[in-house]
Amino acid sequence: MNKKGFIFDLDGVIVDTAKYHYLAWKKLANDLGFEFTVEQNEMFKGVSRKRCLEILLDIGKIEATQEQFDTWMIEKNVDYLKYIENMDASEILPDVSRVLDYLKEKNQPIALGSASKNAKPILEKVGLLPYFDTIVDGNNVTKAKPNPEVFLIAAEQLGVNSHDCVVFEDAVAGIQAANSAGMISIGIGEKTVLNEADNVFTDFTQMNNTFLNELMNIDKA
Ligand code: B16
Ligand code: MG
Repeated sequence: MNKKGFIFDLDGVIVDTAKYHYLAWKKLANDLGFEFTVEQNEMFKGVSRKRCLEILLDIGKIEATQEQFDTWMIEKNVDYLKYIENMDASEILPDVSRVLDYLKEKNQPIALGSASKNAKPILEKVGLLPYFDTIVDGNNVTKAKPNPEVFLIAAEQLGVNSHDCVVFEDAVAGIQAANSAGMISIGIGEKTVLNEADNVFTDFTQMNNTFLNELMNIDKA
């Protein structure tokens, strides 16, 4: 069996932290005197913290000084950390553990490729950290998705050619990043939204071992 590099996004793929990001951004918006809806939160998926705040301030039509901007970034994160403080294994999305177990059983290299600067503590809290051979997150990249940097670094750290990597992603920007890295892109979510992906599954319960075996043998190059 071939060795592939399997790269997982975090938020929306392994755990649903989007709901906590939403609550923290909503609190900041409300403190600043405007509303922030669940629908608007969709734009924040896979997007860096800094870019999220820029979009939020656009929504609220607020002009910030650099000092205010930095303060609000910190405030949002302090609030978000309170939500993730109590996370445990019950928050792992359905069948993620089964897929990770199967890939480990087949000795496949596994990486995390996330925009979040809080990725490591979250993986620790839900007990999945030992599965990952390397973690590439918001602390290691300079260019946000759809730039492929995060996935290219992950491939390099796994010691696997980028054409031999498979990416699991829930965000359009993440699928675009995987595609421009020359990797196999697997969307987790809705087909209509993630139509640029090579394959799309609503969640990991829909992905059987036969498909995982196929991924291990596909040549994208
Ligand atoms: P943090 P992913 C992303 O995670 C989230 O989808 C996005 O909403 C968030 O703004 C970003 O991480 C940064 O997160 O504030 O914790 O550094 O989907 O790339 O795993
Ligand atoms: Mg995501």
